[in-house]
Amino acid sequence: TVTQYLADWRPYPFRIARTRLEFDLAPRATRVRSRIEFQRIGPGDLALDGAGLKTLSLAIDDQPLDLGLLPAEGGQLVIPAADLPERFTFAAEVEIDPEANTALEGLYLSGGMFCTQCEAEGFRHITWYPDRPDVMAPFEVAIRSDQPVLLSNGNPVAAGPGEAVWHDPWPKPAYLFALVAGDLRAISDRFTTLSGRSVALNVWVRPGDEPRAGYALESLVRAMRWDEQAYGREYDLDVFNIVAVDDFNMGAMENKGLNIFNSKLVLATAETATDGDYERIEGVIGHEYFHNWTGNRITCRDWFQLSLKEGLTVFRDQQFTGAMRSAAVKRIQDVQTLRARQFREDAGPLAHPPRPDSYQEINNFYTATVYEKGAEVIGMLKRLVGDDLYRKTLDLYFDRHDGQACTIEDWIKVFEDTSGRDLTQFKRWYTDAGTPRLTMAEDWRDGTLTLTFRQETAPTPGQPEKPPRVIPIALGLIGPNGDEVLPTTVLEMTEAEQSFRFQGLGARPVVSLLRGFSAPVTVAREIGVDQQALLLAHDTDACARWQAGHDLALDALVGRARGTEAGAEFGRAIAGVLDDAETDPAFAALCLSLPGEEEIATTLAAQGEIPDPDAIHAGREALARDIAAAHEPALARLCDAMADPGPYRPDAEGSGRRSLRLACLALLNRLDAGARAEALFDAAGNMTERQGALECLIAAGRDTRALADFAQRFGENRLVMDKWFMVQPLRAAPDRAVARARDLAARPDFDWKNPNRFRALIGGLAANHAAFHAADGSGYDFVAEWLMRLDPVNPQTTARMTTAFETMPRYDAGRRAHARAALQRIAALQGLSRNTREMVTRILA
Ligand code: DPP
Ligand code: ZN
Repeated sequence: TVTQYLADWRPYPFRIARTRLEFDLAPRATRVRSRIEFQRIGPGDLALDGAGLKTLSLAIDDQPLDLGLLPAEGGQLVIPAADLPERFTFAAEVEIDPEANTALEGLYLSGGMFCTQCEAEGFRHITWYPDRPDVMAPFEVAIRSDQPVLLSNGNPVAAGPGEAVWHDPWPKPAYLFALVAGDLRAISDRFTTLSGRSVALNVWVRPGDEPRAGYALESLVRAMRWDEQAYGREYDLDVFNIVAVDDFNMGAMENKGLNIFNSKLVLATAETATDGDYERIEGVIGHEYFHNWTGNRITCRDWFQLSLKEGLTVFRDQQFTGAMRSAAVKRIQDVQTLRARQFREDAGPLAHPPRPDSYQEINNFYTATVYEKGAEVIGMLKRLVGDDLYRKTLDLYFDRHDGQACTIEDWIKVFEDTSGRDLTQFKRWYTDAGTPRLTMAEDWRDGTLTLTFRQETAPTPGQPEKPPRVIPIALGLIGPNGDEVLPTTVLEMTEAEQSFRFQGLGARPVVSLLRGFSAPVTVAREIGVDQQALLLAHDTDACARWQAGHDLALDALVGRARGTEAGAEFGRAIAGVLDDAETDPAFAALCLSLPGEEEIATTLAAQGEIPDPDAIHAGREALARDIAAAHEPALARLCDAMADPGPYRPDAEGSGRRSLRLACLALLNRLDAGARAEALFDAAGNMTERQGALECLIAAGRDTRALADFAQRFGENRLVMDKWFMVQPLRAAPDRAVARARDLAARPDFDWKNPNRFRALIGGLAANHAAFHAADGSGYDFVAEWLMRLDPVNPQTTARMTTAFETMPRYDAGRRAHARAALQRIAALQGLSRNTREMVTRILA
């Protein structure tokens, strides 16, 4: 296995003036003819990437090349510099087999439809090409096929029966190439850009799915308008196409002018999609659209720079969702996701910086760190320079780098140039792994509050030393009567230890710390429960307010996991939340949803303890029951008051009310053994309520009738049945979940080669903390068995799912031994993919 190093990057010695491709599509034998016009710009041989190609001919300026040049298996085709003129056309004809392509990289079939996925290195499965992001070219693509709809990037040039030609004038790297051919129907709209250009918008789906594509199309229009308003970015082609496909390794892909989406991120109706699905559809439609500027017009020089486009584009989609919905709720959700996924990654054997400096398989680096932490780093830059300068900096970035393949250094430089700051130390956020732990000590005397902060980052694989970083600490001060005595102020911490003084205070205030979650750090501070309750009641910053309640809940849950009766203070605080719930239902729902078992385990581990999954589960159930018993009337009243008043709308207000209703229901469920849930399941007018009720019924062990009813209603709908496959292993009682998952896996409709279905069932079990970490190893064994089965079929999805094991080092010796044995069985598999091998090796290290 070859490790790639950032330090080894060298410029490509050729420029491509034009890339022409011709496809004769056939499921088992597609012919691809390429003509690539190269021009030398530096010294070196011509190296072309190819994988799994049956090469029929190669030529330089129409002079055939000896096929003996072809590499033995895989690898690069190298044509010596001496054999090449300054300018030449390289031509190849290859044959590929889309039907055999179960890995879903390159050109493949999904339900009879041809489609592609080329990021990161899929194009080499289509033809010989410099498959690296810094080689950009305009593309002309001709497609011949009997499929009725033939699409590629750019603008349509010609279309006749059985043939279409597309031209993409914007130079792009091969990873943004896309082709689709199938029996598709569009729902369409038009958009007029800032400067008055008219753009045709299409969302392409299978016949019959048209009524489910409307929300995606509306989201696209909102995204286009928002990017013009917020960033001054205008769309640049005559058409924008989105295609929904059922078999897809990721969420969606930003191919120039032809985005390809996992159908679960396109198709939605009130009956089939939850509020969360709608929000994700809007967010991902935005994300892929925003890539047109941050990713496509300005792309990455190499894959080590992946966060350059992903961190920035996640940041932009988060802003977009915040603007379309509730900015405060969105921020809290993002903080929760970051903690659950990225902090977890940063604390384990897979920790890596947002800009890694080596990898074996780049597909293993599409991670929470590159994406979500990458976005947090940009949030910090914005906070440090301020909103106005942020906008000016982005203008400069677009201006200076349009059409280029860039690096993190280029990105940092635009901030340095507009702000005059030296960001050398700040850059550590990109190059250093690990989550800093921020400790705050308080000293109060004579009206002066002195805050002393210390920062510390634990070693991560390959990075023993962690010099201090720049940490923007946003804080405010709340007086004892609940009034804010200091509005949000941003402190810039740059040293390992640093003090800040606040003078002239009348009475000792409570610090509202890390407002807006101003830096991706963990916080340790001495704070009493009364102070936490004061912040929960009075903090003006929604994030810090929610955090105060969340900390109270976590303290109680950690106490319960240790076998104490903790939770009285949290119970009292809940009374205030319930009283106030109707003023902001979405916020109240966030406060009423108890932190999950995984987070409790993380918290215990951070305090140096070995988490016991069974005790964590039992303790959390007990606390939920106590809270429900103490507040039953208020919870029941709210649950009814939040019933949908009118037609279903997937907006912030409607989804906020439903989330509060379901949060109350989940607590009451512990008292009534599913009685309320059953009533809601039967009366549900939308999938949000139906799925919420079903999850309660499964947790209560009262699900037989509901599951049968659900399957009967939605048996024909793959996306809805994915939910059915997911919620059972996820919500079942831990001692029954593995057996249940095994039963489900034996069903004929467990179509495990479909990534959505596989993730639903296997991922559902892996997300049931106490079941996956069962003391007898049965959870690990089940997941490992299926990973071994999937690896030869689909290495990418297999490798991603090995992350279920990344927390293994924090558990007891018995569990660790079971997990290691399961991973070693995977490692010993004959012909294990490079993808999975890299992941398993890192986890076992
Ligand atoms: N580039 C895609 C995305 O994150 C993933 N392949 O949008
Ligand atoms: Zn992206």
